[in-house]
Amino acid sequence: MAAETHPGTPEPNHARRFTALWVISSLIATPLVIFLLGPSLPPGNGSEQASGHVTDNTVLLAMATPVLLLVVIYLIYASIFFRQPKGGVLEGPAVRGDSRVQTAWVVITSVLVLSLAAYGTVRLLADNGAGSGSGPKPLTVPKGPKLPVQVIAQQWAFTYRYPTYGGVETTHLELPDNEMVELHVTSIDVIHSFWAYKLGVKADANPGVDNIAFVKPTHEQSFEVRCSELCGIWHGYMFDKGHVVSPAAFETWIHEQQTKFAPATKVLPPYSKTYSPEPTRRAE
Ligand SMILES: [Cu+2]
Repeated sequence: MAAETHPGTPEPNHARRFTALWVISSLIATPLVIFLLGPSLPPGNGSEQASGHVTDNTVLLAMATPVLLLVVIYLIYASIFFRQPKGGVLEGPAVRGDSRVQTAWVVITSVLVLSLAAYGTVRLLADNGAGSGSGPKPLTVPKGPKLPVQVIAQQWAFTYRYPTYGGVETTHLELPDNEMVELHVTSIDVIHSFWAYKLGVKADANPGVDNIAFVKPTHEQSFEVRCSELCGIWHGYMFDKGHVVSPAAFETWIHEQQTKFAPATKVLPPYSKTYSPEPTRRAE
């Protein structure tokens, strides 16, 4: 590198100085990212899946921190120490190929990318799809009892069907706290997407497809449900508030719904993984 040299001043060892700067700032910044920033990362701790996303986001950010610092510190370092002398228009030395730099570059970037790919795969499998739709046949299914809840999207509202409670279809979503829920997301018209951000769930709602996502809420709360796939003129209006309540409160609520919607349940088609599009089945 063409550095500004002063006669009699020996050129400092830039590589060593830069590496020291980078290592020290990485050692300071990475724990700050993990312990200070990590807990406040989205989407919070509304469910086991949401907490899993926070862990994943923290890991990604922690791995990206030294990379970001490498680029930023080098930029600052170079603009301070590798400046052209005033008035001079000099070319830097022609550096062509340095096997150590090239090897380090290939090895480090490969290790980073491949370890992230491995981490992502393991986490997706361990977390049963991590709150995302895994299609009709999820690769992994959580052990233990699960409450099946069908999410039916249509222009421009979601309704929810509880097959283990007589197939009642409700206009709002309530879930019992601390129970594994098996969401069956489908649509009866165009493509929508069921997004319960605080619960860490986002699953495409496609007509004719039974898209399964698992979620286990970890505390009582209210959460927003949104459609996250542009689905027509009232797409932006396709939101609602859902609730996670105690198992006892859920039982009370669902029995109320069964009574309230009994006349509607009678005329609904029987519970099915998917439904034919409108006008065969279109709820009001
Ligand atoms: Cu939409």
